[in-house]
Amino acid sequence: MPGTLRFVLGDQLGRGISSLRGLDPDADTVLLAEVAAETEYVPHHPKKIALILAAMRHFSAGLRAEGVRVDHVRLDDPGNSGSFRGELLRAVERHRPDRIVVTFPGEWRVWTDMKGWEAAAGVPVEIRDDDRFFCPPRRFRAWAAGRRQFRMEFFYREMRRETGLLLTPDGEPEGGAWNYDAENRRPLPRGLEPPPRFSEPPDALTAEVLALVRARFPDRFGELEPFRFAVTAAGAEAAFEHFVRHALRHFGDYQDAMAAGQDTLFHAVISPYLNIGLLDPRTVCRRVEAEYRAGRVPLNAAEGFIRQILGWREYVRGLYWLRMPAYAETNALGATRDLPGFFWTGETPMTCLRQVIDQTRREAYAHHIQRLMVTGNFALLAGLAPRQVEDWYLAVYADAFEWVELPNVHGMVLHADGGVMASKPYAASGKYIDRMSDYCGRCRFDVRRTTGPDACPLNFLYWSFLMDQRERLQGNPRMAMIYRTLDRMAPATQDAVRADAARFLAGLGTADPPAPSAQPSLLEKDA
Ligand code: FAD
Ligand code: DLZ
Repeated sequence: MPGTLRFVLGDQLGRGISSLRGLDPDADTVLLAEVAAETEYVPHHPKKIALILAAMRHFSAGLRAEGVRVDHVRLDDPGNSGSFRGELLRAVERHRPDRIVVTFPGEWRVWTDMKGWEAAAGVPVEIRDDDRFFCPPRRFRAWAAGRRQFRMEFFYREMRRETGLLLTPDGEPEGGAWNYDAENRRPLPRGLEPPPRFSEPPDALTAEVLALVRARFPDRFGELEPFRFAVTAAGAEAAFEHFVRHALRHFGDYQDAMAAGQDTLFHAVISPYLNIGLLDPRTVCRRVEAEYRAGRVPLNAAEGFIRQILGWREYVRGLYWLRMPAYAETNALGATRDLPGFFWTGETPMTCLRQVIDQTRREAYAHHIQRLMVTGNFALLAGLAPRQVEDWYLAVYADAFEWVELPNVHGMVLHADGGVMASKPYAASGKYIDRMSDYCGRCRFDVRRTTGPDACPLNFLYWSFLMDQRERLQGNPRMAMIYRTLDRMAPATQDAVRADAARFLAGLGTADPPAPSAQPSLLEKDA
């Protein structure tokens, strides 16, 4: 009896995914396909590939244990066509289904292809909503309609009202304010030790994947091992519980802090799990709210955490589906410089960049402020070409899928969307990094100097960026004060700033191909 072929993509690994609803174990087949095209559209970090393939294999194993018929195509299976479409067509030949069911994908590129699957397969394809999010794209479109400017804060308040998260019985925000952002900016004090990082040892199924990835992607940027990620829903829940128990209470205070040799501080490290379906954003937010209501964590921690997921994560997804594909094409600041080679090697004398790139290479992880204010700020100030920066972020982080990466990089970091995502560029001099981290004390450059051979490059790049972008940014009311400060700068200093920035930028190498992954840790230099 022909049944339904249910195609589950590698970032849809939740048992509740819409494509599996109504599954008939006696008639249906679930298809998962490890395909070369998905491992190669950017040079993904080996840990990211291993996480996704291992999670796919564990997901298949879980379904089989339930008695579901699973057709799992492995990356090295003979005959693997290497693409979603190719594997779907081969599976249609094998199973002769009377219909195909899939869940809406996470990336425009896949969506464009998916629209042609029905015609190619000659079988009806039902594309179901991806309802793992609080705000469906059509709901975001309704929110955005008629607004001249989109701001996360207003969207977030509506989401709070709709979900009831952190509201009083009268529908007011807990504590009287919607947002405790100002209480999320403390640098790490001496003596406060972050908890050890959660780690799940690889089992036999994961070890097989690690061997495959090691053999197949030997030259990618990034270290495959130690591999610490959880690869099942149960493992991801354990990782989240570890965060709730050991880190959440400090999450609010030190959300923006950075410290040398501290990769995760009080962050949750759950974005890969949320993004591939091992964790559910609703469960996670409710759990954190319950910790606050039980008096175990302060409001700035619970609100700060929930804002990231209910606010930022939903907001960037809404923008992505509202504005694609044109969104990716804009370049509002006219940035064209090639990505410097050190993004792939970490070999730069700037300690902040070296720390973050090294950590990224080891763990496929950096927390938000590292991505925004270190690598991101540098990319903005140096005028790096948006597409090259985006491809780097999409490749190197285990949580990177275009729906979430692109608005963060193109909009929040590079301001390439001209202000759709955020009202002003997050440009900053070295002072910001000095305030929020201990990186500058370990750097060969002097963060107190603006010009000269020892000056922190972020200082002269910052002022030179403001000079170069004056026509585009000066009219922005949120930039008025900084332009007044620039105008008070002595002409000779302005000239020196320009000269130092030009010299520095001319000395940046261009992007080399991804470097071999087996390099000694660059952090040894910073110890
Ligand atoms: P925590 O700091 O513990 O925060 C909890 C959760 O909030 C995260 O797991 C994440 O799901 C969500 N979150 C926080 N900030 C954002 C945000 N700005 N956008 C969306 N979700 C957010 N996040 C990704 O999931 N994938 C990406 O590819 C990605 N690329 C980014 C690129 C840049 C330049 C910047 C500035 C941010 C990017 N982010 C991305 C957002 C954020 O940096 C990561 O979600 C976060 O660092 C993940 O670590 P965590 O789980 O420890 O997060
Ligand atoms: C990122 C990724 C990788 C590396 N490999 C696979 C794969 O082999 N099979 C698969 O189904 N998905 C993979 N993915 C995730 C997809 O790229 C993701 O599902 C699409 O980008 C849609 O968001």
